[in-house]
Amino acid sequence: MKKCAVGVDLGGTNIRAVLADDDGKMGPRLHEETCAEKGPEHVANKIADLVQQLVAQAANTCEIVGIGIGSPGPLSRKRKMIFQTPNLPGFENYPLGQRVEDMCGIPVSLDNDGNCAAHGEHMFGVARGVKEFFMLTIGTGIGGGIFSKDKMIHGKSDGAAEIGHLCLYPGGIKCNCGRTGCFEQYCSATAIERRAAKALNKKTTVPELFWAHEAGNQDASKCLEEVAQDFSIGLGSLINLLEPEMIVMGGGAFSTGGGPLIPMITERLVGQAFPSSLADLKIVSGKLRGNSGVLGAAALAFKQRAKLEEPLIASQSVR
Ligand code: BMX
Ligand code: ZN
Repeated sequence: MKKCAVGVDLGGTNIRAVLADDDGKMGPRLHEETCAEKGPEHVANKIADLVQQLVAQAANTCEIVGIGIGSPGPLSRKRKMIFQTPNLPGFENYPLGQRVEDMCGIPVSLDNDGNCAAHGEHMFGVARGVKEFFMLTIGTGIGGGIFSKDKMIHGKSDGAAEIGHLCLYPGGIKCNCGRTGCFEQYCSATAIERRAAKALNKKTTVPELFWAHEAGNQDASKCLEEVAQDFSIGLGSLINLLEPEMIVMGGGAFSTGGGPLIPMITERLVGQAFPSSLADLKIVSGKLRGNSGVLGAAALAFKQRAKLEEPLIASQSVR
């Protein structure tokens, strides 16, 4: 029987879940409002419910190898526990992965949502075969995932790649993390919309800002230039640190490809990183669009299953 995994993307607003095979081919997809204000147990129940609906739909067509969950916030993969996440109240040291595992009776792998998105693009998307890259998800916040030597960098306790919290402006805008001047306060979709509303004197979505710029609105262009300048400061620091072959831009703000932003950022990077590091650097939008997180989470579940089977396969081949 075909093998499938359930990939879940937990966001501040929505929970998305898909059934996918190990080639990244997606079956049924479901989503629900997170209603984070109702607390962690409510959210865990909702995830379990979505998983169970997908499992029921898959009955007799595929074997479920596991569940992968991508969640915001610093977390422990081993303990399947979220340490903290300001967008989801009450998630302090909450064992989300274990709770869902107990309710569904299926093994759960938990990782940061930005890491899952990068994993998805590496397995099935634009970063396939790329050994040195990082990804940014531009949404409510800025999520990140970093690959070096073809492996994801997790840091000593899974807290690496919190790219949204690089400091762009010490003493600048207050961030939900408690510090000031963080990258995501200037360049997340939320921040771009806030800047656009100020520039255009009306509520403006990120695609609307792109369209206004393309239609020749000078206020929109000035606003985008300032956003691109801030992106170039953040990305320039990361390029100087990591010297990647590729930077993948994803998340809500890039769901339609990122419009004029990538060329504007590329132009401004010239002053921010060494020419030798910028030579041949590809800055691209993600190929999986809104699905990088769920597909990366499903791929994690497959990876975990393969790890569990390793000793079994080894002992069988000895015999
Ligand atoms: C925040 C941080 C990251 C997360 C990123 C994107 C918290 C709560 N979250 O920077 O862990 O990856 O947001 O999250 O500390 P999203 O909500 O934009 O998807
Ligand atoms: Zn911050």
